[in-house]
Amino acid sequence: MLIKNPPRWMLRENSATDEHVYLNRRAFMKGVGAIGAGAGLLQATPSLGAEDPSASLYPVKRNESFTLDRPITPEEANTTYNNFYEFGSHKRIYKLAQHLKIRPWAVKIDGHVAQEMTLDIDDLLKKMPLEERLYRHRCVEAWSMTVPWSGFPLRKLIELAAPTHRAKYVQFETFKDKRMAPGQKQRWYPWPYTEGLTIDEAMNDLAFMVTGAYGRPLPKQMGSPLRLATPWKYGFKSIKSIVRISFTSRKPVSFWEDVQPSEYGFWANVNPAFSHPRWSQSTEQVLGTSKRVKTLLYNGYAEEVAGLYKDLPQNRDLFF
Ligand SMILES: Nc1nc2c(c(=O)[nH]1)N[C@H]1C(S)=C(S)[C@@H](COP(=O)(O)O)O[C@H]1N2
Ligand SMILES: [Mo]
Repeated sequence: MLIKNPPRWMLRENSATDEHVYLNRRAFMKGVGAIGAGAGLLQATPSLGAEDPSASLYPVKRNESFTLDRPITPEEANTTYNNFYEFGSHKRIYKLAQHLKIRPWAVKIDGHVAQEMTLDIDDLLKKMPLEERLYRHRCVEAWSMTVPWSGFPLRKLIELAAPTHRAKYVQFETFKDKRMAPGQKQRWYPWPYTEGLTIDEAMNDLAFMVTGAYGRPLPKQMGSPLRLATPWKYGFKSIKSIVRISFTSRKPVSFWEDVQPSEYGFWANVNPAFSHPRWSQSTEQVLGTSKRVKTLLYNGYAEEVAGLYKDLPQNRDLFF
């Protein structure tokens, strides 16, 4: 894709410097808070993607249309500081998440489609045009990261699914297996984790199905083998380890909306002007650094997505 007027966040590719240049452990430790045996913990990071059967597909070619205004977050920061409530309601789930069994892995496509189907992940990976994109990610908790994701446009999967005219929303569902994922024993959560988008959002060029990161298959703790990235929305919309994609006529109620609708709504578009009920959204802690920066409208992607919402009331609802 050729972009004639690059938006602000899209600088020349050499400004998005390779991760290793920015791998500053002291800054990282400061950024994510004090950890007892810091160095030991970093060394204990499993060798990611080593036994993943899709390993030979990576690295994939970077799509230069998607680049950044800030350095890529060091891989060690992104793989040891995660939200994946299936494995616990804290940030250090990366070891437990290694119990996630990622093969065989099937993705069911159902609802308002010409024909329901079940896709094997390795067949899907072969069918889809894999590319790398540098994306921002802004968690509703006011921290952010930048990641070189590999994957394919969600639009390509929708074209494969061939939804009927009755499909207005896409709903995504994570696996459910409380023996494998002990967080799912916490019965006050409405497992499985679900998320949803309108069809128009899902067809937007930015909506990306993630299958890899940092030039390798996606680490389990980041939502292997298939995860969503909608970088203009708060991070909880980026559902991990997807097993089902349903086309619906009614707006889905997502996991966090079910838990706390006043704090985590359906739209969840990033907007620094609307505070979360319990904290400001005006700035964000940049993971892997000791920096706080200003949060941008639609997380810096307004040019790409603001048009999706032009006919909706521009009130708090759109940003929660
Ligand atoms: N299934 C599932 N998907 C999920 C979550 C989760 O707990 N379970 N957490 C979300 C939240 S709040 C964020 S910020 C991102 C975190 O992605 P990361 O761990 O790769 O940084 O995943 C999102 N996707
Ligand atoms: Mo988040």
